[in-house]
Amino acid sequence: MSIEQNVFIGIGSNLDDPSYQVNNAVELMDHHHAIELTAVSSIYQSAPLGGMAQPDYCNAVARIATELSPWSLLRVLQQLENENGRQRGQHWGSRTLDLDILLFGDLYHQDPVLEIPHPGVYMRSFVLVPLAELEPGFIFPDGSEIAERVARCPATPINAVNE
Ligand code: PH2
Ligand code: MG
Ligand code: MG
Repeated sequence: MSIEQNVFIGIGSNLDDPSYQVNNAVELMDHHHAIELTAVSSIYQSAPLGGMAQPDYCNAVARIATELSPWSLLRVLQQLENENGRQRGQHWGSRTLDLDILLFGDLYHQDPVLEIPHPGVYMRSFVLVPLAELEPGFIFPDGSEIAERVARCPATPINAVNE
């Protein structure tokens, strides 16, 4: 099976020491036998998007290489979420750990459980800003440039967390 080198994972947490959760998730992915971690952004803190009253989030983006199919990767990530105290509660609500497949090379795919690119990847500053840190010249599968998308994002304050 071929290795897909440009898989980007969005990491988010707003419960139980969010910056610890993000760092821990990076370590867990790094140690997984089927995942090679190739880059990870700083951690960024931002207000919750979506209007629900909940604590601020810590977010980061990781780049990985993997032989897993997108569906196998999704299962691995969901297992890591569950092992780290994720309760599947309210859609868009607080979570200890959220691991989203943002991009899987140039793949376009949509089924009831998996949509790639992730529908939020083009619009959300908490995804675009860390992705731009890793890949300042990134071109999305639709041909758009990340710098332009960051510039067009609503000006939500998003701050790098100093460790
Ligand atoms: N995730 C959500 C809902 N809102 N807001 C921020 N800032 N960061 C997130 O990761 C986030 C959110 C549901 O996944
Ligand atoms: Mg999410
Ligand atoms: Mg998710």
